[in-house]
Amino acid sequence: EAAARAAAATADTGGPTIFDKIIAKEIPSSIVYEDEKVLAFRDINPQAPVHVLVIPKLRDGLTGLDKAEPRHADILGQLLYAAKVVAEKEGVADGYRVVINNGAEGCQSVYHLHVHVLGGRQMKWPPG
Ligand code: DGP
Repeated sequence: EAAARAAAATADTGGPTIFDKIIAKEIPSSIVYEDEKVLAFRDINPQAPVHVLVIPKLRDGLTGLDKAEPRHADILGQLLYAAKVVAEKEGVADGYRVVINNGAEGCQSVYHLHVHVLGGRQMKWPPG
């Protein structure tokens, strides 16, 4: 699994990702929250009882957080706010973790900005 993950964590090409198909509903996902700007769906490989990904419907250059520009401030705020709403909806508002993996060394594998919301178990620090 670690090897597969390392292989997947390739460079940021700026090309389409699997999340485009999820947004277009061409491949199914378990959606837990959706509004005009944001989609939240369950991670296919959950690392906690609750593991939801929150993504912008329009990538607008945000392959990763490192590409953020001042014009992205609104969507960045909307993603974090949606993460809070997801945690409440999922019943973990008392304790959860919000993560953004960035770049190969940050273990990013899908180059469409996404916020992980993890909860439902005791988290540890530091993360691996
Ligand atoms: P990251 O490693 O931070 O880039 O996280 C990408 C996450 O995306 C990873 O935890 C697994 C998840 N993922 C990848 N492909 C799919 C998919 O087709 N469906 C869903 N629901 N999640 C996916």
